Amino acid sequence: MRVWIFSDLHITDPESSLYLSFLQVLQQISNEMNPTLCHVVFAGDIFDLLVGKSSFYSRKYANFFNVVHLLSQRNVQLYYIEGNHDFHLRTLFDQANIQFLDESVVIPVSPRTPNGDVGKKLFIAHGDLVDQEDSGYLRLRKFFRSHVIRVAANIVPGAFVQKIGDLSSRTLEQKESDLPQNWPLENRDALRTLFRSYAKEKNRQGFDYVILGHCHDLDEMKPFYFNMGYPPVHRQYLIYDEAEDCVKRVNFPGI
Ligand SMILES: [Mn+2]
Repeated sequence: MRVWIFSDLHITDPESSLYLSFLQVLQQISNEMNPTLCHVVFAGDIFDLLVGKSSFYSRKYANFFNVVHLLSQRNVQLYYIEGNHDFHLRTLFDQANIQFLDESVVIPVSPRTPNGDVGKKLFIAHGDLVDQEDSGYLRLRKFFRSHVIRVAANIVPGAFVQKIGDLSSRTLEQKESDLPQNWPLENRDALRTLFRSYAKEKNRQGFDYVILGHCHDLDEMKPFYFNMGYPPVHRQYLIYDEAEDCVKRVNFPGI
């Protein structure tokens, strides 16, 4: 059994090499021998903007919806943890059997060890609820996730929402300079400490592996904590492999 985890791709352009590469990985998963042993977790911010049901998105990212549909038909277990850039998605995926989650998912695994099979648990979250002190963000999140916004998002044309999103979007160079790896060290360390403490706490609660994203800090505490980093720059995703009982970083194939 294997679990593929993707987050924070922040796709904006269906022609981008990262998007094409991502589709290629999903396509490969659909060719796996035992699809029912495959779990695919979209752990938030896959797209830089994807909110509500809209034919604009269905057309723009048609290849993604098609491959997700294919995975679903092959009985791959699919999960979508909504992020802060992609939410109110249920109606957008009405063709596929996919489990939507508001915050996190727990996946039980049973790796074979010298002493026999042991039950372990993967905890996967987008990570935007790690900082519970950020009351401004938490209020905004609650508002965006509300029924009112859900109804509005399904009425307002996607192209219009996209226009508003475009006004506030920045270039990849700007986004790269905003990454924690380019922050003053003490700020980056404060962020890292926050995420690591959260991961340690989850580990104490009995989760053997903790996988987070959102903060774009390419960090890990082996063997149990992994942060996705920022795939537009770091170009990686994660796989938990039951046979090896470990989480691995894998490079997106170059296109
Ligand atoms: Mn995020």
